[in-house]
Amino acid sequence: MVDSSEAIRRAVSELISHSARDSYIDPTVDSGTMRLRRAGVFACLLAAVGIVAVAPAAAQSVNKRLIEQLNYQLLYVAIPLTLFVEVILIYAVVRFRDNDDPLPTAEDPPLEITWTIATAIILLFVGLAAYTVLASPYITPEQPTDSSQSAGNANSSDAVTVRGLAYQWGWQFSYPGTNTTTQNELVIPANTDIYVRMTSADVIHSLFVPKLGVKQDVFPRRTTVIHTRVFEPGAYRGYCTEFCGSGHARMRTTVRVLPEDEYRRWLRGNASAGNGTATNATAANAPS
Ligand SMILES: [Cu+2]
Repeated sequence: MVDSSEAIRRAVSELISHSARDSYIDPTVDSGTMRLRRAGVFACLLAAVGIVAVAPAAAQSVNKRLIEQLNYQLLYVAIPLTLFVEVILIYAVVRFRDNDDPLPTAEDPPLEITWTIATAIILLFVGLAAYTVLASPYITPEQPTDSSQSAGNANSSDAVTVRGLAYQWGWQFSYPGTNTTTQNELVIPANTDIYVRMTSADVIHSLFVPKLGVKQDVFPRRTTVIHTRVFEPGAYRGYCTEFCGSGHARMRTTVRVLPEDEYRRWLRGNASAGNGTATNATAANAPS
C-alpha cells in the first residue's frame, strides 16, 4: 500500500518527466498522433496566453478603471491557480482510478506549512489589492454625516457638484448656482471631478450606471455622495437597483457627458431660457 501524499508527489514528478519525454520523437508513436498531441499542447498554451494577454478595453471613468484593474489583477492570480489545481486533480483521477484501497494522507508538516503560507500570501495579495481600490475617494467618497454636511461638495475649483433627487419613479437633477433642473437625465462635463449629492423623496433607491462603475444607494432624509470623473463624452444608461415599488423597472436615467465647453454652453443656454427645466421633463409626479 502506498502513502497517498507520497503517491501524488511521485505522480506529479512523473507527469513532468512524461511531458519532457514527449518532447522527443517516440518511435512507437506515429507521426499523425504526435502532430495531434503537439497541436493540442500548442492550443492549450495559446488559450492560456490569450486569456492573460487580452488587454481590458479603455475604461470610460476613473471608477470603472479602478474596478477593472482590480478584476484583472485577481484574474492573473486566479487563472494559473485554477489551471494548476485542475491539472493535478485530473491527473490524480486518471492515474489512481484503479486504486481500490486508498489511504488518507499521512502527516506531512512541510507540505502543510507550504500550502498554509502559500494561501496566506495569496489572501494577503487579494486583500491589499482590494483595499487600495476600496480606499479610493472615487469608489468610497466621503459621505456627509450630521456633523459634516459639507462632505461631497466640490472642494477643488474645477469640480462640479450636482444635486440628485430620487422619487417614485424617476430622477431629478439640479445644478447649483443655476436654476436648471433635468428629469431622468444627468448632464455633466467630461474630464472633470463630479460630485452628485443624492437624496430620496420617499423610499430607498439606488443609482447604478454600469459603464461608469458607479453604484450608490439613495435614502430618504439622508445625503449620499457619488464621486466620479468620466473620460469619454457620450450617453450612459443608469438604472435604479433597489426595488422601490411597481414603477421600479421604468426608473431609468441617462448620464449625458459633454465636452467641458459644450457643458458650459448647455448650462448658460438653460439659464437664459429662463424656465430652468431642461430635457426629458416627462415625469408627472416629479417633486417640484
Ligand atoms: Cu427606485
